[in-house]
Amino acid sequence: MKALIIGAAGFVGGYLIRELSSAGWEVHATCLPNEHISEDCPSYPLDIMKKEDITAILDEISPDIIYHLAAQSSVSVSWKRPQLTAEINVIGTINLLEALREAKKQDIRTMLIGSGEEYGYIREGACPLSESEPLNPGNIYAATKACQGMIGEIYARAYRMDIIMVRAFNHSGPAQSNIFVISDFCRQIAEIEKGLREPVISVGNLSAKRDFTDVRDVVRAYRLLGEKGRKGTVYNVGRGRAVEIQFILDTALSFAKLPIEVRQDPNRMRASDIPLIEPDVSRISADTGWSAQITMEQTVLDTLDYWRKKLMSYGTSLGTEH
Ligand code: A2R
Repeated sequence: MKALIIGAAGFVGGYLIRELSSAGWEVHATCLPNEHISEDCPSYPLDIMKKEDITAILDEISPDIIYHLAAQSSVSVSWKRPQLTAEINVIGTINLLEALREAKKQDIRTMLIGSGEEYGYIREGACPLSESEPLNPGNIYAATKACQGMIGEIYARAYRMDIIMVRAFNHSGPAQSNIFVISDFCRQIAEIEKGLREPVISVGNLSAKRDFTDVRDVVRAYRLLGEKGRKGTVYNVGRGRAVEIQFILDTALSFAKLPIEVRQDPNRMRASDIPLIEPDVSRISADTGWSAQITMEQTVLDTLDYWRKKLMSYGTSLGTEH
């Protein structure tokens, strides 16, 4: 199987390259001209806003399958730069689908990676959220991903293209930006252990329940969906068992090397936090046999170790990572 991963320099890209390569796939990857892919695989500069460049890469590589990861994936940036977010996430996806359609490459399996955020303000009692649950996005990023998915469904139907839409719920693991909660807690603990901050961890709403999956399980799901998913179908990817953020905090603190005080920070509280978000993952399970295997404890420990090593090599605080 020959795969092309578009947008491979981000958090998920490196893990996906490793997952597909170790399954024996031939992997090619793209990143923005100013980015770098650390994994050992052929890479190509590509801005998805340039459709003719997508066409040229498709001609050069002739992949069997495409994983479209390229995105403006930050919710907070999406509020500040809505046009940019819509351009990359919506027009960028259309560029890819048009490049495929115009070149009559409808049979190349195309995996559009969306987000559990697309469900947005869910109705009470809706969890676990099945793929047929109405989408009600609560932020610009989520709206663009919902739009990406809808356009994918339209192209799949109208042009009989082999497209699969994925709604990935929270995923985490080593090397994730600390704007996400597991990475945030682990980085704070690693900084405390190194004496870079007082022994106080700053937290937001701990009672919200969210569904977390290790990124290494998530990319395995992407591989299996590439192999066995049904075209034109939407799939939730997640553990299917939400936990309170408090549980994540307790787990992270249980690995800390010294006692740490917990302090609630009003700036980290979101006014409209939805109490529970949990996907129904029976579709992916039925079609591929996939389920999450890596425990949350393992994800937290590996993420903490990642920050410990990173601080060791830098020696000082790292500033905010995005
Ligand atoms: O924004 P940057 O500089 O971090 O670059 C991101 C890149 N990207 C683009 N690639 C090609 N053409 C563009 N116009 C363009 N704009 C941004 O896509 C980044 O390197 C990559 C996306 O990686 P992350 O933001 O780290 O996302 P992650 O966590 O790997 O998630 C993969 C996919 C995304 O579509 C998410 O929205 C979805 O899974 O949940």
